[in-house]
Amino acid sequence: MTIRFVTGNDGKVREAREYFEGIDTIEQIEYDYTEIQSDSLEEIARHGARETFEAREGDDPVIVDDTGLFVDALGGFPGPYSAYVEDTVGIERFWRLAREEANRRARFRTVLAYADADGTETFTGSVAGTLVAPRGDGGFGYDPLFEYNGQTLSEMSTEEKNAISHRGRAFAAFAEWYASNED
Ligand code: ITT
Repeated sequence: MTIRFVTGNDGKVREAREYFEGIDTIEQIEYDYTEIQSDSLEEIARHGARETFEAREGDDPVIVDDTGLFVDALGGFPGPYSAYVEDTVGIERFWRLAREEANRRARFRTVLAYADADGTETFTGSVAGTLVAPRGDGGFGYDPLFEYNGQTLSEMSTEEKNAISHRGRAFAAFAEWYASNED
């Protein structure tokens, strides 16, 4: 199957290609779907996937991935605003804010929305970790700040990150649902 991944984020596509290697083809497409104002990742992703599937030619299913970093001590901030915070202040300044907190627990959460001619489904994945001073060269976004089991996500290979990450877990939930729906 070819799955159209609606995203401008090459890091997400790299992880999807690694995860679905030999199983499905991941085609990256860009489509400027309406980003509805909502603090629910589910609603944003579901709406984006449906709108893109309806608007674009073709029957290949589409997926949208909406991800946020939720910091316990900051009441879940930046959460659904994670992209805005990365683009405006950047992860170094974000770290300077987070390091003031005694409790550095945080969680990544991904909602993956899948849309095809039969409907729309969402799958979630999350991972809990600790915020640390930036380390590592791999990954993207907030990865250098997020430590899991002694390693930041930036210090892991794509395969290692997929095995434990929010996105990898959402992919796993999706793959399981898909396999049980195939016929
Ligand atoms: P698209 O909407 O085009 O897919 P985006 O980068 O804007 O790309 P999100 O809104 O889902 O996507 O991303 C929210 C923010 O979280 C953004 O700053 C990303 O860089 C960051 N992010 C997403 N997934 C991440 C991951 O696995 N590791 C670290 N940061 C991540």
